[in-house]
Amino acid sequence: MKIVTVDFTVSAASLQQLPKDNLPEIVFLGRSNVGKSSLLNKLFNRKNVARISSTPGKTRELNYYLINKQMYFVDLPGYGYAKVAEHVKAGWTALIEDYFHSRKQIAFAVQIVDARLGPTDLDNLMIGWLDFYKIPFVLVLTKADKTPFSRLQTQVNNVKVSMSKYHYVRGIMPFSAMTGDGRADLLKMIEAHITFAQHSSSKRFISSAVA
Ligand SMILES: Nc1nc2c(ncn2[C@@H]2O[C@H](COP(=O)(O)OP(=O)(O)O)[C@@H](O)[C@H]2O)c(=O)[nH]1
Ligand SMILES: [Mg+2]
Repeated sequence: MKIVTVDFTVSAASLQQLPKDNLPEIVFLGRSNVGKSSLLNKLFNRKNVARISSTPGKTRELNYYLINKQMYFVDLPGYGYAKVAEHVKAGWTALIEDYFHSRKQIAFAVQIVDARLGPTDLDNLMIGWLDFYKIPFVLVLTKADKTPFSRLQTQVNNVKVSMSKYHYVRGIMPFSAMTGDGRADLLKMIEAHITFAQHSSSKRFISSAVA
């Protein structure tokens, strides 16, 4: 997939503010400071479309980027920042769970973790939600450039084992916003799920309506 146009569409603090045009959505999520904005900017091939924040944990909105006039990349607020007040965390949790539960256009999710650490407890909680809500996802190990190759290989293998219990995991891939490693593979995987989603989103809707 080639990204030709990127249009920032909306920064939504509630589900009522989300676009009404029914285009497929690719969701990006990860701990605050994991490198989510850097990854998005690398995919966009732009320096500063997704803001690289110096105040982690501040963004509490869902940021929508219209890609090639065909789909949205949705930048979810980063989670796990210790200094955020409990009521803000609870509000975030409710918003995201509501979004996963109700938003039938979600075609695919990109779960970002630090290559050096692998998934943390909070990451595993999010991954559990993705699986529960039947959202296919890829686990991206970012900042791969900071990790020696042999350690990266070991990490990928370990993560493969720990992810094997999930039904909706579609891949595990190293990425670096610094070198661009993994960019082409990630875009390829996103593209594959966009085509698939156009057939399956209605099925997701029907099965939940029947249940
Ligand atoms: N070396 C390296 N640093 C990165 C990478 N991705 C992000 N960073 C750095 O990690 C910090 C947090 O990145 P940012 O994209 O703002 O994280 P976010 O809070 O998840 O959006 C910044 O200082 C980035 O320059 C990467 O792939 N490699
Ligand atoms: Mg950010």
